[in-house]
Parts: sequence; structure tokens; C-alpha cells
Amino acid sequence: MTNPFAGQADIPNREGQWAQQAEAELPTRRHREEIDRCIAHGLEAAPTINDRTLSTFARGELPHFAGERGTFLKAPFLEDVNDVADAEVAVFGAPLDAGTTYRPGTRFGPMGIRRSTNLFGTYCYELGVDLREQLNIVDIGDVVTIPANIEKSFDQISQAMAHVVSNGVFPVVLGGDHSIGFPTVRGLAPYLDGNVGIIHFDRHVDTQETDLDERMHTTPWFHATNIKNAPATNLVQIGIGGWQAPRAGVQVGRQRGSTVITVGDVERVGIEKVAEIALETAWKDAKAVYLSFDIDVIDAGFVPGTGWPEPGGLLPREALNLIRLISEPGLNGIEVVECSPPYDWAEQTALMSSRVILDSLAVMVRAGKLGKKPAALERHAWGPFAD
Ligand SMILES: [Mn+2]
Repeated sequence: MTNPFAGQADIPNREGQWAQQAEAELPTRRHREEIDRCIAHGLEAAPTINDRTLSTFARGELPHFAGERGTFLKAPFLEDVNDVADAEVAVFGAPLDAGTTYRPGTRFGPMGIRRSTNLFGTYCYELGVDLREQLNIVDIGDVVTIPANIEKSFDQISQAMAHVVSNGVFPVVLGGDHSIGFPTVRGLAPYLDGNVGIIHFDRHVDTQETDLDERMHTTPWFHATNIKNAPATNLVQIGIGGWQAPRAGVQVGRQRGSTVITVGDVERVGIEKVAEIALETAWKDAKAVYLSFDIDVIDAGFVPGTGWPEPGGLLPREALNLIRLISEPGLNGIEVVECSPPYDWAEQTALMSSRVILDSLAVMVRAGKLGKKPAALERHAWGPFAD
């Protein structure tokens, strides 16, 4: 059918038409170089990713919610992740909110957590530790996640985690919603010569099989504890309670024998006793312990910027003291999840998220569990523009 308005309705010298043609004249060489560099420095994507121009770690333009170059605690940024073995601790972001079932926004979590650390120095008075002096820590940027596909995002996160731990480096993961708890443990577990215990701080048990027909942020421990060397009997969950504990998840915990400690338990027996139980449970016949800290375990009044705020949680002091106690014997990895900057009015949720990581690392340094590898200062300079 011919358009009766053809040739009449058009605008003389239409810019839209000019631009449509002009794009064909623009070069693409730099973009192709960028893709090559992303893959060289950020590794090829997981096998399930069809678009082979994507990498595992974000090093270029995409995705736009990842890859900001400000680093955690202004630690050195490691451009080429193939060199990660030079470091003792590698921080990376898993910017994902495809697993949220209420408030989204955790895809901005890594960015928000890193930015919050601009407030902190590298020295902690009462712990007597200076991380800049004592710890070889680098930031290796963010994982390329696929917002429309949670399973592909999981594959990317597992691949990133596997890269770090297979190089003998201690992983610190900036979430991301709590669905990442499954792919992080899946990436870590194969590299351990024994069982891994999980110390899980949360208001929610997160042990149901699916939520809204998918593996969401309410489900990581169902799937993680299906991994052969990550048994539920080594899963200890601290701070559980309130009105958001789906009964399906409670049933799974009962069947599999996970250990649940409520906020009431913490109040009744005190943090020393709770830490003792947590360590005993997580380390029982295990070779490694992973810390998964959902920031919503802290009372919602202190951490508004989170996906599922639940009033009545731990006080910040209680949470930090627990972190210090459970970190003392040494951990094998840390993740902090559910920090959602769009809901974080005054950045206090991000600040609490970074404090959990900083206090845990500092205690491990003080106890001699970390800080064994000298900092490669010649190669990776500290500072805001380190590159
Ligand atoms: Mn939670």
C-alpha cells in the first residue's frame, strides 16, 4: 500500500533522516578495542551468555549500573583480573536486584557501598589495625550481570567467585540482593577440600525452594545447601524473626537441620554465647566458613535502604560485636547483601554495610588470619585515582 502522504508530509532537511544516514559513517574501532580489552582484563563471560562481547567482570561501558571506578576504601583498582593472585583480598561487586520480591535497587549496592567508604580512613582506633599498612587488598570491579535473566547472572557471579578463590584470594562480595548467596557459594565450594559452613545474618531464613516461580532472594540457602559440601547442618542463621518468614522456608530448615538464632535469643544469652554457638555450628567438621550478611538483620530504623525492612532487628553495636567475634578464628569469604541506595536516605545503610566488612577484615588481620601477603605497592598504588 502506498502512503498518500509520502513526499508531502516530510520536513525539509529533516535532521532525523540525516542522522539515520550519518551513523553509518561513524567509526567503531574504539568500541571493538574496548570489547577486546574487557574480555582480556575481565575474562570471557560464563558459557550460558550468548553475547560473547560481554565479559565476566565489567571493564567498559556496560552495564551502566556497574563499573564505577571509585574503589572500596580507595584501595587499588586491579584492571586485569588475571593478576588477582597478586592480592590477598579481592573486593568485587555483584550488582543484582532481579531477585528482589519487594523493593528493588540493590543493583546500585556495590556503587553505594564503595562510595560510603570515602568517609572512612584505613585505620581503626579500637581494633588497632591499619588496613592500608597491613593488608594487600584490591578492588576488581563489578560482575557483568544480566538484569533480565537471573540464572545467567548467577552463572556470571559463580564464575567470578571461582576465579577469585581458585587463585587463592579471599573474596569480599558487595551485593546485590540475597539471591547471590547461592551462586557465590556455588563458585566457592568446589575449591575447598571439605565442607563449608555458612554464618548467615538476616531477619529472614531464605530457605524456600522458589518464590514467584524463580530462585529469588528468598531462596539462596535452599540451593546452596544442596551443594554436597555445603550441608545445612553447618548453616547457622542469626537474627531471624518478625512477620516475613515464609513458612515454606521454615519447613525446609526444620527438615534439613539448620540452626536458627532469633533476636530474642541474642538478647537472652548475649552475643558471646551466640558467637560461640555460631562458630561451633559452622565449623563442625568443616574446612571453611563463609559469612553472608544481610544488612536487614539490623533494625530497620538504622538501615532504611534495604529490600525488605523488618523492624526489631539487631542494634548496630550488637551486629558489629558479633561480626568481630565470629571473624576471630578466620573466615574464607564475606558477602554483604541487600543494600539498596535508592531507599538509603542518608547513606547509613551503605555505611553499615562497609563497617561489617571493615570490622571483619580488621579482626582477621589482628588475629593473624589475614595480612600475610605483602602489599604490592609498586604495582598497585592506593589513592582515589589509582589505576
Ligand atoms: Mn533479609
